[in-house]
Amino acid sequence: DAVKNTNISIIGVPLPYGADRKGVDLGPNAIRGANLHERLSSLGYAIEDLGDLRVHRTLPPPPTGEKLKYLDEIVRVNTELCSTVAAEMGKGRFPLVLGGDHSIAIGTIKGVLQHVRRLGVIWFDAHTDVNTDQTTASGNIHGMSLAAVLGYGHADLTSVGGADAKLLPENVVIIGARSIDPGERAFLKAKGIKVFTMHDIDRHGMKQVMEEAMDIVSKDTDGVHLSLDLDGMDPWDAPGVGTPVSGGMSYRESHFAMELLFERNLLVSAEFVEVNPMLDQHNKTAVAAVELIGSAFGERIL
Ligand code: 6HN
Ligand code: MN
Ligand code: MN
Ligand code: MN
Repeated sequence: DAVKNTNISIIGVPLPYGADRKGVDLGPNAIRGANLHERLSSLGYAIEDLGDLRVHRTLPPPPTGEKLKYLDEIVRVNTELCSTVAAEMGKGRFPLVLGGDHSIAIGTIKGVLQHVRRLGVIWFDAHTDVNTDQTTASGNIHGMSLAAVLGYGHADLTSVGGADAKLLPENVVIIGARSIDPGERAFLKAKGIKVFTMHDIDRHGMKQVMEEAMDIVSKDTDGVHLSLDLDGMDPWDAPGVGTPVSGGMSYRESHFAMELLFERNLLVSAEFVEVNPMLDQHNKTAVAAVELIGSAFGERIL
């Protein structure tokens, strides 16, 4: 069994361009403002907050119909994120990345892969983020990040941190999906990626879903990354997201999932993304993020 890593490096990535929606750039500070440091410190962790990566404040809008909106800036920031994550892991620290939109999973995961080649990933999301420039309807790169780390999509995205470091489809599970595009459905089938949809959670309950999910991602791997998109939760509990989809995981279901994850002690890295304070109510979504982080790091009710 892995030894629990008590040294956490927080990395903020105020990138909004993958979602092409104002406000997600404010996510990292909203999460900090919801007492992230205090929460983790009280659990006994030693925190180092590296602050935020530098992101361009304004960029000219992309041409209509662009299939990879803001590609260059997204690649630049993800490349920097990749090296930052790899450097922190090189010091034996646990990278906790705060988004920003979900395109930052590219940099985070590519950085983690430099240390954990056989990596498992739990992708908690209403969506499955396996579009490519060939299948996307929106041109938003946050809908392409999982495909990119599996090695599919535009070469500039798949080659962040080196094209040969990639995730294996059998080591990925998606949990909470309820909005899947036609091209994504075909991709998931073709690659054999295990998706636990909301239907599966309704049918079997979160306990069984998480146990199966953790069995899959821990089989023949040396560590697990959690990529948690707050829109996986029901919009009632997490309204501050750019692409809300009703019928999501409840407050308790998502907390319970994090508690189960902590019990198995599989995580080597994590990211919490898509918090959009401009669409939120009283910072509810950032507070939910911090509560999920607390549970994932060992907080218990009693
Ligand atoms: N996310 N499938 C849609 C798209 O535009 O490709 C939505 C993507 C949402 C991405 O939530 O991280
Ligand atoms: Mn996502
Ligand atoms: Mn999503
Ligand atoms: Mn495996």
